[in-house]
Amino acid sequence: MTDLKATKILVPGSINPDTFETLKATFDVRHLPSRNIADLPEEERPAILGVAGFNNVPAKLMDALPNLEIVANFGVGYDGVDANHAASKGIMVTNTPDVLTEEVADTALGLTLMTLRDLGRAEQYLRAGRWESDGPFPLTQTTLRGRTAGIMGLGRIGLAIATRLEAFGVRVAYHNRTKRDDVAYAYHDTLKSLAEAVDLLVIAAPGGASTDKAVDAEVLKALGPKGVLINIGRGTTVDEEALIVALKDGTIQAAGLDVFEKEPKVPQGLLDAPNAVLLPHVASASRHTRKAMGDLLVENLKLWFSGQDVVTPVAEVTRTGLKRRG
Ligand code: NAP
Ligand code: 8YV
Repeated sequence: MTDLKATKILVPGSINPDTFETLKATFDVRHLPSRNIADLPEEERPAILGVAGFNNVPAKLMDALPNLEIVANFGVGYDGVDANHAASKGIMVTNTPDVLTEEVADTALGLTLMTLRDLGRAEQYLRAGRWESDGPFPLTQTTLRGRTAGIMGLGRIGLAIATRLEAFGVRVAYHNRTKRDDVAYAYHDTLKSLAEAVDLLVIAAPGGASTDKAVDAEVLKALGPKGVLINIGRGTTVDEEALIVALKDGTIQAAGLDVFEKEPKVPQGLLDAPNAVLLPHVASASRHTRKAMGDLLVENLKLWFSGQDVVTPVAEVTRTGLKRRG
């Protein structure tokens, strides 16, 4: 039986504070605040057996750790973890699906309503005393009423968004690479066809090469002048330059974004857009849900180092039939 307290886990960059405390109480943690593997002295590297981090574990970091066995990602999205490289080296990769699904879907609906009903600006109006001085807040030009939503990425989170939208009386269609046989929503085999058919396009797909800048000028044109874009997936899925132009020239009506291409940097063109609602990647960011994510991350590490099957391996390592430790 492995002595977990003697098992060295590298934490590159920052991680949720509750999770960091649990990790430190369970393992021998080496924090690397800079995230730069060059800052970890050569002589310390062979002792590192696991990495716990938030979506930033490139091949270079794995290659610098000769005895690395497992990368436990804090988050369901792991586009920043080179999982194929890990699988090729026999390194396990885990993520944190399911435990955040409902929270992220809740936030997606909140962001949708903020965007369509201008709720952020309405609150600022009240706080500035303008209700009393200037009268009622102006009527919004947009509404959820009568809309048809299209979801790109009808997976765990996309489906939780779809069921919420249905409860709000909104029709739902979707685009995945593969049609699902367990839902009755209208399927579109291309994103452009989905965008043409709806006036509320919600992105809940993963980042990475297959979705890179998928929401481009052509898709935005297909969404049209009454169209609204909501992105809760990854910033890289949207061509931000094209979006800035589309918001400015009326190609689409509005956008609500929780994620950006180069976080935490947000392009000035989006900050300047009055018809964009911008959130700082907060979809899963309640203490409740972040704790559940952290607990799952720690559980995966504990199971791995006890020689048992991890709970949530990512698809790339599952496919390789990576052997469990022990
Ligand atoms: P999931 O269950 O794996 O669902 C992903 C869905 O996207 C699947 O239905 C998949 O279907 C579809 N998809 C994948 N690649 C696609 C492509 N190239 N084109 C069209 N559809 C594609 O994952 P999840 O748990 O719902 O999470 C989804 C993503 O949400 C995460 O990967 C993460 O990036 C993001 N997320 C963001 C936040 C936030 O804080 N904003 C929080 C959690 C998650 P096919 O394989 O059939 O294409
Ligand atoms: C992040 C997310 O994990 O799960 C994901 O894919 O994007 C979020 O839940 C979170 O932002 C980590 O800090």
